[in-house]
Amino acid sequence: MTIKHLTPLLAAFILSCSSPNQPAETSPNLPGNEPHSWKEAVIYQIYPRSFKDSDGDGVGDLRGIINQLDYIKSLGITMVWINPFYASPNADNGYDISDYRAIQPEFGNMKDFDDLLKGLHERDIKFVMDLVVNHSSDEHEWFQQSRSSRDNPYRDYYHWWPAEKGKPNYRWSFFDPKGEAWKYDSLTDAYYLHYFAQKQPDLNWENPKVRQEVYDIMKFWANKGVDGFRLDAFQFISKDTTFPPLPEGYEKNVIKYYGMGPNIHPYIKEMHDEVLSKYNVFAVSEGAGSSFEDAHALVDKDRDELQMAYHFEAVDMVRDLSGYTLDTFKEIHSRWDSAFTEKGWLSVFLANHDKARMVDRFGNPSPQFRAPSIKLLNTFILSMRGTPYCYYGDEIGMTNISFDSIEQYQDIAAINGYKKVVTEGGDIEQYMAELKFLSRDNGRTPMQWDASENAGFTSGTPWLPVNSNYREINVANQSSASNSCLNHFKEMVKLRLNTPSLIYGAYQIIQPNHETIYAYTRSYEGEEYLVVLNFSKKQSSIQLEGFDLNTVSINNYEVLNISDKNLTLEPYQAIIFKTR
Ligand code: TEU
Repeated sequence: MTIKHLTPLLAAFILSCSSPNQPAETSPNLPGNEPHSWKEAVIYQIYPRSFKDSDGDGVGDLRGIINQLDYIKSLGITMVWINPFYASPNADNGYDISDYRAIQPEFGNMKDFDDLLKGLHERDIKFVMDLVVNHSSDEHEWFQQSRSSRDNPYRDYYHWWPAEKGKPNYRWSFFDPKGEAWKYDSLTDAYYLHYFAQKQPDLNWENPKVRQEVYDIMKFWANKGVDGFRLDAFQFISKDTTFPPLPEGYEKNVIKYYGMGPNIHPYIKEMHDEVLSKYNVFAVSEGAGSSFEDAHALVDKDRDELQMAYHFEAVDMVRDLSGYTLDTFKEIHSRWDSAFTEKGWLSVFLANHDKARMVDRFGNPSPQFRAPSIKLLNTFILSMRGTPYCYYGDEIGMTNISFDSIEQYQDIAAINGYKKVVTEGGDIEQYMAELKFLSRDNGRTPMQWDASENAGFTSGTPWLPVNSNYREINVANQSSASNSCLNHFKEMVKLRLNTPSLIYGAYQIIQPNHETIYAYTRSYEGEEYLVVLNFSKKQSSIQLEGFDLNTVSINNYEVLNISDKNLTLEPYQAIIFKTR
């Protein structure tokens, strides 16, 4: 079976998923990581279209974020990453950039950006810029020039394949309605490459001028004072530009054939020398390659390349309607941790703008269990080793919107995926059911601020509907309720930031085969914390011989049921004990 024949959702998973399959190492869990401010950060991710609209056009904007800075500060987080707000024709909600030095008018202007950065810095919050340089928009001046003639000076800014050489070898595209990454352009009788949408042509990193343009863009924003860069789709920048036929079985290690090309490290080193080493900024790569070796090669300190990466294996374990098993959840998180005990640093997250809501995927969104399960998931993210990334709305337990008809979707991935299934005569019912559960739009609905119309997000018509549960699930309600998801989140952030063991401590799983409970310790400099999480909707017990259970650091329930070292947890109960 080739990727061509898979449903778009499954294929996207396979392409993106790096699944190193080495067994967990047995080396001692030594922290081995010297302290650093970005390791001690808690990052809050804001999807700007959906956070807060200040001018009534139904689209969130920078001014809206500025107006909520005190809320953001109140969460206790220390860094903010905002998805792209550069000028963009919006084929992929801002991930198709037409001017890297301008602000999308819907989002505001450069003065708004400067004010936002100042407001964050005044509150001691650092800012991470999303940098999308695997591709640009086809409306970027570079591409306009590039496609105009074969001898244009910008021709080699992109990957072109002259038609007289025949059809280029097949490459899969994330968002193409036919699933093809080569698009024929009659103007110059050639094909251009787009791993993502047709309106997102891939930049040619082999061209030193392209790389210089990227470094100049980075310097522009670093000079403005940004504190870090999130490098979008970064594992794809270096490709084998001879574009050979894909070998049999390539699906098992697609990143190897689609990205992590031969020059990725020289290019990152160059970026490090030109930009990263000259400013007080850090860089996180979206994607960590297809093996632990790849990931280490990106982030090990002595290589002087990037500071952090994030892998997709954990978020991608939910890839169809069957969900996930706790066994797999434990195994994946433990395996990745064990590979980074002594060197390197990763990110921890369960949600972002490319995923449906965390509580639907990993918790339990039913009214009875939504609150405890979201608190449990936040306890997990904020007690693992690696820098936690918390997605807007997850602090209040926002849930999937679950659309029924394709007309309700806004996301290019959903819409073009639908076209592909229809063209291929695939199972549309199955596709719609998967979308309802997994689509990116689920995770992009407007922030639920209060019980007023449109959840206080906009005075206009929201670009994507507000979830109908906003009268119950919103910031205003939860601010005043001491046992709310929001207050639990704040408490958990505080605990994380004040507890070096939870940041740097060695991770050790306890009773890995327990069917419903995920328990682990984090220990550092003579201290030890025990995290016990009941991932089930039933009460569950665990025998915790040898642990001092007298000091509770956080508990998402009021009850604590211990008898003779036997701890019984309520559904989705999550407790952290200070055991040493
Ligand atoms: O995503 C790139 C990417 O690799 C993801 O689609 C990934 O495969 C997936 O999340 C794995 O689960 C980035 C942005 O995050 C996404 O929003 C953009 O659409 C895409 O790049 C194109 O710029």
